[in-house]
Amino acid sequence: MNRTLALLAACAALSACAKAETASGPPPIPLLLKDHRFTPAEITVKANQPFAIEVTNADGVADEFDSDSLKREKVIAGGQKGIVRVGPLPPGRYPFMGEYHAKTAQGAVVVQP
Ligand SMILES: [Cu+2]
Repeated sequence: MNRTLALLAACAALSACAKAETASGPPPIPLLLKDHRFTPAEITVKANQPFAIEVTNADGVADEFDSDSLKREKVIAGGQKGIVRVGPLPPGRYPFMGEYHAKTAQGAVVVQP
């Protein structure tokens, strides 16, 4: 392989990597729903950066990740996972709940400046 070809191959590999990273973004923040409670109950993120929450519903029944302030709703069946993409957001506190078990399933995203 001559020099130009080697350079082209390297560029192609690099741009493929860059694209994959853009598509997936930073790794999702894990959030566990178990016994109708969220762990952690508070998720802290930086302002003005999009992020994703991976909700694992370890309960045997469905619940709905629901947040008026985040403008997100996602039903997650029992024993299943769901990704909720959020942001970028200004600093503040954004409560969420498991709407089907809202008495106990309460949490918040805290966005720090
Ligand atoms: Cu709802």
